[in-house]
Amino acid sequence: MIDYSLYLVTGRELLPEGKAYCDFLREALEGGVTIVQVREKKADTAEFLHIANESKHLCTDYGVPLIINDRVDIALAVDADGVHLGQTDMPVRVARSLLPPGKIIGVSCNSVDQVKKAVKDGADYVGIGAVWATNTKQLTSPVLGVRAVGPMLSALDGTSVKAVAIGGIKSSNVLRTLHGSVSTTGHRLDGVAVVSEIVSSREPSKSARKLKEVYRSWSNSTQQLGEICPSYTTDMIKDRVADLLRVVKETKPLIHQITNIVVANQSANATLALGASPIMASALEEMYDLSRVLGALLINLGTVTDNESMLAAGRFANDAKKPVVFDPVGVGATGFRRKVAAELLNTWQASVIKGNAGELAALADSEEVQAKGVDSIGVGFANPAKFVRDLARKERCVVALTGAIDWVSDGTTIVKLTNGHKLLGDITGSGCLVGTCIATFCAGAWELAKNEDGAAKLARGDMLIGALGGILALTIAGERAAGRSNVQGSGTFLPALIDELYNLTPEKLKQDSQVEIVTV
Ligand code: 3NM
Ligand code: MG
Repeated sequence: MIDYSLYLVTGRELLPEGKAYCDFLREALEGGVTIVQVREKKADTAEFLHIANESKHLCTDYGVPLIINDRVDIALAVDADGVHLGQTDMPVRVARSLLPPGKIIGVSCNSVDQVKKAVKDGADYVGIGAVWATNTKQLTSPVLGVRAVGPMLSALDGTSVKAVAIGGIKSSNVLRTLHGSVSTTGHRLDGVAVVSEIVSSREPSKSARKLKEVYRSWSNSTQQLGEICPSYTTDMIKDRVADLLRVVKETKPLIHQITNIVVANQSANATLALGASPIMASALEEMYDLSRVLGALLINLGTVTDNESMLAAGRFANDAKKPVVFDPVGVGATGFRRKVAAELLNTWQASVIKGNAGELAALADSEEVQAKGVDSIGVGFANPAKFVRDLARKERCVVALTGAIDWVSDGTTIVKLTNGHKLLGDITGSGCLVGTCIATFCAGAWELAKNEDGAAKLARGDMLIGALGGILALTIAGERAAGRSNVQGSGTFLPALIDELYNLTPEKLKQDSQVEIVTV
């Protein structure tokens, strides 16, 4: 059995000045690299052979397999454990016929079709890339993005072919890479392949150790989304949602919101009404500092002018294991919004994605529901429960579909919520207010869980309960506001809604909640 978990690909040109190759390789092996590929793009045959021989000795000392990039003759000459082949290198079948039995053959793949072909040709593993942008190699295919890896892993279901991701993988994004690269069928990566993060490090053993520690805690974690999840009951949900409101009122978390100009004021008021503290900040320079102190981050796509800040804020929040709530307002409306949303979701891991039917359909590339601007049109999904569950599995987060009925899933549990009032649809930005409330409740969930070991998670806390709490708070406040005798229309409804959020208690929330767990 080969351990692919930390796959080092060499690149001598990236060594820090004064660092000898053999010292670097020894230190990397010392740091826990589990397999090594010697990649020499410029060396002559004699030099390649020399480097391969040196590598072979070191790898043998550490009991680590050695793979040679491209050159079957070099692999044979040094009795390496295998070869790695690009799409334009020697075909797998030819390499197989030249190598002794039992040698490893790996293939670089950039699409589902290439993965299928590699399987058919008898490859032992595939290198899926490039998942992130990289300067190490001149790429001939577009950067895949983390979200494209899952479908490629699905193509390996039922085979024994292993998979590693490659391209731009760093200690800062390795957890995001691993978490995001799981297929809807639950197929995970077997490892990550890195060049520069280890090769250009002054302390390669430290860099390797750091990467390996993230991999280890991730692969050991049992609470993987869509895999082993806590089983909920409706009473448990109601109790936990009430607990979160209590925690929010006690801890007053800071809710950082990058949102749109239409709803900024009422969102900040809703945050305050729930007992939390809003900050509506969007300058790139302040994103890092905020990530250290915030309780949750809300990214609302309503007016897209701050994409760089949105990218940075989410990345920093992931790094700090804080909840990230994404509200892809009007994502189907323009090609630009689609592009920005894809870029955001490829850069950071959302904890919750919330949207109306039109928005979530656009995000899922579904034709089933159409949108007009920021509004959804038509009757919605034929099977909303299945839709939210599948999208949650695909995006690896909690998905909340809002409308007259709200549907929420973490990829395993599916919850149907029926609170609400027609007047919520008559004011602008009630959907955005739901986003704000979700972020606030997720901050409560984070507060409850912040001392737990969250090494393998991108956000600490129960984000399903956070999403449910946010929706319930707003829809229940909406029902209560609409029932007030002085509310005559949408104008008087809005301040009444803020009042009801302000007066909402854990007890009221629990008492009014209409929660149903459904199956598909
Ligand atoms: N192959 P770094 S990307 C060698 O996409 C290689 O197949 C890739 O280097 C592919 O870890 C890549 O420094 C370079 O980004 C990866
Ligand atoms: Mg090649």
